[in-house]
Amino acid sequence: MRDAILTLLLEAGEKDISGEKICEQLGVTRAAVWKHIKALREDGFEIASATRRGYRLLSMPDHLEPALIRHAAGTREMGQAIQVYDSCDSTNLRAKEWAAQGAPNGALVLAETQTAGRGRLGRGWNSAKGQGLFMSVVLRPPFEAQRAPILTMLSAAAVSAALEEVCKVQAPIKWPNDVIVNGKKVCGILAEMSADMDNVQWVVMGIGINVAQGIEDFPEEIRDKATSLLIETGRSFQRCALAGAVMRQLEQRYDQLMTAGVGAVVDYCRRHSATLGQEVLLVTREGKYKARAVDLAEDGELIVENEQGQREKVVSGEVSVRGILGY
Ligand code: BTX
Repeated sequence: MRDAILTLLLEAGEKDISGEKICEQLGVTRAAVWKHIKALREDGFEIASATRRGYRLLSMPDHLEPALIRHAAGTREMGQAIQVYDSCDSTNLRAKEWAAQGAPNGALVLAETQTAGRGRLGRGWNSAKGQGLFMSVVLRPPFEAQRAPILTMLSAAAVSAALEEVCKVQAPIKWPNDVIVNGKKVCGILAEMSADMDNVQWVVMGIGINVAQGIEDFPEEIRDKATSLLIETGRSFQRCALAGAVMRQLEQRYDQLMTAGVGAVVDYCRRHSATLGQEVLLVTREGKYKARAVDLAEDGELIVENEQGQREKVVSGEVSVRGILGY
């Protein structure tokens, strides 16, 4: 009910919506509406009310509210089914559980904080309460497992485009899964998948975006490589608006992938790359070696040139790519 009332207030925008209309649309009593308006106010929503005119939403707190995210996204599927936790171990774990129980394509899990936020290869993800977006989307692409890595790049492209749109910052992609602002990591992406012999059953795409941390909010050992949108722009951003923009970008790019193939994603990542042209350190099972990142292949794999001038393809997931000078 809270969600439905909030949605009506958001849809009314700058106009008043009468208590009577809310009652009619939702089939509830005036007293019930009043009770929810009161609870929303207690949670920091500023709602004007005037006799005979009705209610109007004036301002919102920076809570993770499903109605705000859905409204900001304006999507068909991505970020429409939503679960929010105040605290959980990892949104990827919660989303995997939901996926196994039949969560639809685009289902989204968010948390104000994570007690066991996960990075790749057993690493952790620092999840300062209320200061970042910690979210995981369930995707159900109708294709085989070998094609799944493109979804990580697609998500990185969606985050990069959303940050450029909402925060007006350049947000290039460190192939294949980090988004960088001014040379530091503002977002990391962790994809996990369940597949059978033929097809992907689901992919859980975990996205962590640093929004409102100050530098002292990061543990000392990552201060040289981590940053937040607040640190880089000096501005605060509503996390729900940002989550909505990421969902919108994701849906647009996902639809395009399904109808027209990988071309647009690879092209976006090529044009917004923090990796191409850089000296990189490839960390493989056989050892480490230096190379220069020169291009992305048509399928999104990284093409590097080794010190002997030979070109080769790097498949994401098989190696770790590091810039020589840092992240
Ligand atoms: P990654 O392995 O590329 O990056 C993890 C590394 O990044 C850590 O070892 C640390 O050095 C650094 N790091 C840790 N926390 C942060 C941070 N907040 N900002 C910048 N750098 C950091 C990248 O893994 C994938 C991260 C995905 C996180 C999301 S959050 C929602 C979802 N749930 C979950 O458990 N993980 C994903």
